[in-house]
Amino acid sequence: MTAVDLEFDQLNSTADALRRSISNRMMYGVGKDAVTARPQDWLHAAALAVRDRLVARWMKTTRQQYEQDVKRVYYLSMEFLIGRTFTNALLALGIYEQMNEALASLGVDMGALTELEPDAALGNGGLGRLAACFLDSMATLAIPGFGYGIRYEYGMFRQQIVDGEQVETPDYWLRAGNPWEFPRPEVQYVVHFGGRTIQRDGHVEWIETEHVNAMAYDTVIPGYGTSATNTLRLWSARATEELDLSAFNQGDYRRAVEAKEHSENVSRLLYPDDSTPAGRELRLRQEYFFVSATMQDLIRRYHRTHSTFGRFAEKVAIHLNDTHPVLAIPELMRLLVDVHHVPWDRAWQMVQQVFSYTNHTLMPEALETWDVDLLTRLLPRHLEIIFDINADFLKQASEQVGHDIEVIRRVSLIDEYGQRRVRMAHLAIVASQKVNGVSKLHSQLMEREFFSDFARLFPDRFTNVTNGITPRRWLAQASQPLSSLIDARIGTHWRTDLLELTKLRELKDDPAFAAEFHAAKRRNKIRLAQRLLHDMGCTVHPDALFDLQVKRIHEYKRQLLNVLHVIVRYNRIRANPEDDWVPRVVVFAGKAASAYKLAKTIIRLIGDVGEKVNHDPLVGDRLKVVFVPNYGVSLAELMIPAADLSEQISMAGTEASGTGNMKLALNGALTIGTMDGANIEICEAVGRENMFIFGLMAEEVVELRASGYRPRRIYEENEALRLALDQIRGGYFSNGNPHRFSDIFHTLVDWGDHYMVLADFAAYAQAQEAVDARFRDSRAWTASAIENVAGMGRFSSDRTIAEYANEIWRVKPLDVQ
Ligand code: B1H
Repeated sequence: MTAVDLEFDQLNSTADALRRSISNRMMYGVGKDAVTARPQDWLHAAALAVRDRLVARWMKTTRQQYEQDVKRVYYLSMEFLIGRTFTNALLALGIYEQMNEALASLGVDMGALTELEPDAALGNGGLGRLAACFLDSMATLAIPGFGYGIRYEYGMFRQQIVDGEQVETPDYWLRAGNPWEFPRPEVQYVVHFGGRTIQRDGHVEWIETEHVNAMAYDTVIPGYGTSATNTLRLWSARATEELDLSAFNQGDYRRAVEAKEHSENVSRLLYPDDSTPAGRELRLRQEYFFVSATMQDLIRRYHRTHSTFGRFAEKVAIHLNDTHPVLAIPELMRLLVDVHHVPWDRAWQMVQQVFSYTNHTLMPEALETWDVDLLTRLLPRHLEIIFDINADFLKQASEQVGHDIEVIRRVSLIDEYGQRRVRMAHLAIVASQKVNGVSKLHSQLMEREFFSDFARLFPDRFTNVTNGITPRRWLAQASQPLSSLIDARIGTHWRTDLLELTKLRELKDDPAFAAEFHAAKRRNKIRLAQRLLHDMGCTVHPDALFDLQVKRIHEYKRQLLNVLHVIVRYNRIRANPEDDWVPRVVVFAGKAASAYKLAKTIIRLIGDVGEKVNHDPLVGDRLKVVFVPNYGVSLAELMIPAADLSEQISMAGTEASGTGNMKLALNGALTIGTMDGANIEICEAVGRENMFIFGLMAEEVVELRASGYRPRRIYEENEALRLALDQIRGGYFSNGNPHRFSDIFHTLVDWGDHYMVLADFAAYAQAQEAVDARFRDSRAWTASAIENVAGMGRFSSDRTIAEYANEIWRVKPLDVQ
């Protein structure tokens, strides 16, 4: 920043200047005065005052990007799980205290205001939140990055629990307006669907299509401790003709409006199907809609400073967040070849230089494929392009491997078994210069097992970039008590250099520090306890062990393993109430995909077990079981800092990375977990003695399955486990209703227990014993908790983004003057 900019910034940062801005924005932005303003209006006015301060930086960053003719990264994702923006922006700008003071001087309580802001919940879970952490880190590192996605009108559904069951209600997050976004009606592109292709003058034309406009909405992404910012550009569908005039003129007003509604449906809602197949036509439309607009937009931006495509690959990197945006590949080919008349081979060479792809799951059912017939109908030109890419690729592959028809069949972009389908992951791999997994184990499984044919064909293409999380939101913002303690001991620099946390290691046996650490955690636990009491009428003791499993409900994540252990513990407490029990609060939170029946039954089971346990006078504070509804980013910020124990208990080989595991360990929770995903690397970083590792390793899972896994044998031989399963089946937790949970029983005992819950049960129960023993020794527990925080430096998303920037995108930070 120049001296003048700096001074301007500082003048604007005083409480006084903020108070004036808020009053101004109340009057001219919201159109009210202090007398008539509701809390919502204050939030809006304050947000606009903050936004004004961001915009100055934003303009400057954009200008410098043009001046320095930088290479830009386009991060394409169907999901951006941002959460709230207000506090995050205040911290990034360094005006949190000043804003607090300004609002107080206007008679407004900032704490209450922040709670009014709705989450921008444009994502399902880890994949979407990862994209949000990446935006934060790209801006903070001044990497010229653009997030591109869809401006869903309805984000992730709100979850309510009614009579024990999950009920979904729409999340109309834009109800009160969105002060953070800038509509860009001048930035619109036409997106086509349907029609057919013809040859004319040696080029292919795509004709007789229906179309919809994509209109841009921009949000500023502030960097922390830098004036650099980035842009999140989300597309919203607009009918190309406001109304179907012919229908309107014929007096059919309803039909005229319907056509408009229909085309605008494409950006209406987020599919709530985390790692489960959606497979619907509207989803395919969404995927194409946003990548088409994005490819048109980035070509236009490139052409502003370059007249030919000669330097395209030097100036553009396009990243595919999983396969959901893979249609960007044939779309860019189409635009280059059909519209800009670049020769096919040259275009393909450029495509292979600009794309990179991250795989986030290896679960076979979650790997996207699209029916060839559907593509024929919706995107006929893209299907032709995919067939042409495939023909070239298979020719090259058979030259390399000889005519091994089995290999060719396996790697083909088209799955020919049964209904022909396009394998989106194969297309992504063939077109990308780099393909990465999200943890060491996951990348290894990708290379050696799932995509080993491709790894042989393209040995330099596969790599690993372990996920990370932004320490700004997940420690500085979420846990004020812990972060100010850390500030007092090692300074504030850890926010942008998380490896600084290693300095805490020396303090782990410092009694004063340990006591303060314990007190900080306790404050976070009280904050959560108060919320549980207020929202759910549920009383928990803050000195109990807070044991959290917070994530999407999925069989592979094995919430059932946790519940089974809770039931076994409950039975033991009832049998020996006088024993010296470590009091525990077992907290669950997470949404189930709306069509995932068993996941919904698991929620019901957790609730029913809670009902029984929490009302049993023999149990009291020894055990509480709580299901907290509507888990999302803001709830995570409240819950994660309050955790003592972090449950990361997926079957080894199924959780690609996990990022909740990182957030919890960074907040001083000890992990009980399997050797899966990033747990393995967390274990390396914080020390195995500071975790509770149990269960089968990924290879052992494979071996056990191959040698014939018999869950019923385990059921028969483990008495405590059998009792728990029989109680579930017999209606012990469901008022004698034996049907409610029979699917759960059979899934585990009779239908193969695909995720090996029973196989890992004994080891899990034993690890839980070790948890209790450590917790009894409060000093030892706190020392381990401190070791966890100290070891988590490498899991900053700043490290992750630096790796992507250097090894995959090959972009340099902007020179921020
Ligand atoms: C992850 C998904 C996902 N992997 C399909 N795959 C979706 C798949 O709506 N859909 O169709 C949505 C999401 N999400 C998660 O990504 C992994 O399970 C986590 O282990 C990982 O930490 C996270 C980020 O890499």
